[in-house]
Amino acid sequence: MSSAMQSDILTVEIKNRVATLTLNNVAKRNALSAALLDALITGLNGLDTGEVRAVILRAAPGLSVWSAGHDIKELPRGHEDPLGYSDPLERALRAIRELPLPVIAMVHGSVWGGALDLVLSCDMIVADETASFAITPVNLGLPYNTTGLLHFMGRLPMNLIKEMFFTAAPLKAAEAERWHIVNHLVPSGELDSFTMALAEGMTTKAPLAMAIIKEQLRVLADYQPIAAQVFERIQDMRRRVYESADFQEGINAFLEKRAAIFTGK
Ligand code: YXS
Repeated sequence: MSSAMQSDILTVEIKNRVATLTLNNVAKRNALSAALLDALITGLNGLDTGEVRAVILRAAPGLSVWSAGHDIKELPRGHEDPLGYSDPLERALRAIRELPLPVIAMVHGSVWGGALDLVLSCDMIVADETASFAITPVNLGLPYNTTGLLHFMGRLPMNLIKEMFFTAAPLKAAEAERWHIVNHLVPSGELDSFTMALAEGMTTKAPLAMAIIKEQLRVLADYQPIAAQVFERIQDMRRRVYESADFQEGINAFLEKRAAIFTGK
């Protein structure tokens, strides 16, 4: 049984109770624009019909970039939290985390910035040797958000988190396997078949039990008590960063295709 929803930047194909969502904005390296993220959220929310039992999120075949991360051209410019609760990327992360179906990120190519938060928000990650993973707010002067940092803290050791955030350097596939970022690292020629087999193996399991176990794990992992005063202090510190000249410089440098020169102001 196969059906497909075609939009120019995201496709949804359903086969053997597995829905494959493909990021397809090749020209913009699957930069996570509001349009692409809204299509992703719509695609995900359309799956909870009982016909689908597992989801694969992938990039179009053959791309060397899985996703170039948040669309920099759409980042709010100062005086507004660049990763606020209603940002399309944050809405997409919640859609994946709250979907009552297992979601596998199938990664061929490089993953940048907020796309790493997206991949880590999936329930499992299967990658091939071309995969790399980078988190890049220090390239822009952007103060990553607290929810996002908690996502990383729930998955990765602190020393790795700090190295990735402070260097913005891509972590290569073998390293990602060594740090257990990916569930499986498979040869690129086997990536599609391995991932589909993993997904299909879950389609015969009890969907109600799977959905409630996923939701329990989400609620328990996300339960991070934080004093209101601490949160407000963090938000105040973040505001000073996203209102800084450095943040403007980071975005301008990307748009002008030049290296940023940060002054600490
Ligand atoms: O010049 P045109 O119009 O053809 O467009 C170019 C790029 O401007 C565009 N593009 C992007 N547009 C908006 N946001 C992006 N993140 C983005 N990335 C790329 O796509 C067209 C082709 O790009 P080009 O020529 O650079 O392709 P390439 O194959 O030579 O290089 C691919 C990349 C991914 C290595 C390169 O595009 C790149 O370094 N992109 C930026 C990656 C990045 O820093 N992403 C982080 C975004 S900010 C984010 O996710 C978070 C908020 S945070 O900062 O916290 O991490």
